[in-house]
Amino acid sequence: MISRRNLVGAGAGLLLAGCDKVVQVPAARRILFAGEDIQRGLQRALSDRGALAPEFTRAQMSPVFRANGTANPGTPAYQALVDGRFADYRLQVGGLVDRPLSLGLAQLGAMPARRQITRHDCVEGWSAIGEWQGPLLGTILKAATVRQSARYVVFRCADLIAGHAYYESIDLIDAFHPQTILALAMNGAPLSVAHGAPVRLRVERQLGYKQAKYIMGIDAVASLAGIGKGKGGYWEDNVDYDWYAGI
Ligand SMILES: Nc1nc2c(c(=O)[nH]1)N[C@H]1C(S)=C(S)[C@@H](COP(=O)(O)O)O[C@H]1N2
Ligand SMILES: [Mo]
Repeated sequence: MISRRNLVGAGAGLLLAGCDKVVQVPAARRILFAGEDIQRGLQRALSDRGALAPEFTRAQMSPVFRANGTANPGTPAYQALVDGRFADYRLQVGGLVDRPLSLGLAQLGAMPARRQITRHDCVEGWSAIGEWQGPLLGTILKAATVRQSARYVVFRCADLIAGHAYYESIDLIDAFHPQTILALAMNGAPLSVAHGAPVRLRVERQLGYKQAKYIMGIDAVASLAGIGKGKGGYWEDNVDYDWYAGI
């Protein structure tokens, strides 16, 4: 079996390789597959998991990228953040980490950023190509130092749907994937409220409902039990969508 240490090591390798995706992928694979006792089937599965989502050119971008799900959390707390132009926003990073973080937008914006033009696929039957920019989630998790006991990363969002807090979760393979970013900008401008201001996830190998908007907190956890109804996300809990929504 591949150990937690190897996965976190792979994330560190991506960071060392910098933001150039051509460099990142082979480096990630070398580290990820360095273990001698990896079964071939598992190796193939992990290889698939590490593959990059297609990226597109500016000319291929959709003229309209619709907003879906919550278009404005509309809570007093969120509205206060909007009114203050997110000056008081803090992304809380905690759970199974050695160094919990509280990051303002200026700090997030000062981190090395990745820009990617990708296709968003919603299960409701629409797709759109847009450009996203922000720090790698891996950079932030590395700064917080995720503990060996962690297996998932949970995103707590500002909105509620029908009284249920929106949340999502991914495993550490996706968390350290070289295209997994916390987007601060879309199509060259700061995220709009409709698209998840001030911070939303882009986890490009998965479907639209995993792309959590309005992220207020990120927790590293060992288990998804006890969070929401325990299935790893709002849609997973309430509409029975798959937790792993790979594309
Ligand atoms: N917090 C939050 N995140 C969310 C949703 C939501 O309702 N609330 N909807 C999801 C769904 S189903 C999709 S398709 C995308 C839509 O992202 P967009 O509004 O930027 O198009 O956000 C996802 N993330
Ligand atoms: Mo969706």
